[in-house]
Amino acid sequence: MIHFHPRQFAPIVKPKRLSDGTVPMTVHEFKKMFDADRDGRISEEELRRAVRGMGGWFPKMKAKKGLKSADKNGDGYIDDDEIVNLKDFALKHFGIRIITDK
Ligand SMILES: [Ca+2]
Ligand SMILES: [Ca+2]
Repeated sequence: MIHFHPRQFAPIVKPKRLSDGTVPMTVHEFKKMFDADRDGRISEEELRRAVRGMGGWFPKMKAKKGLKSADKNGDGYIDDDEIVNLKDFALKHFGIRIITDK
């Protein structure tokens, strides 16, 4: 079970859980929550911090794997177009259901 740490995330996003325990989030909200330095893209470091913040195990390994699977153009960052590739990752590790239909 994944637990959000309200102190860490509350100012940005108030998670609303669905009946299956997942938290629906748009790509925009997802980015707002994970893009700590606000450069508009998610780095491996930011992903790692997110995994750790969620209380996940092996954050370094998971972040590396997640980034590799999502970073289609290989620049080492996950940008707007690539966040959708984190859909499975977000659901599995964060319990976040990324809503992609705009
Ligand atoms: Ca960033
Ligand atoms: Ca990229």
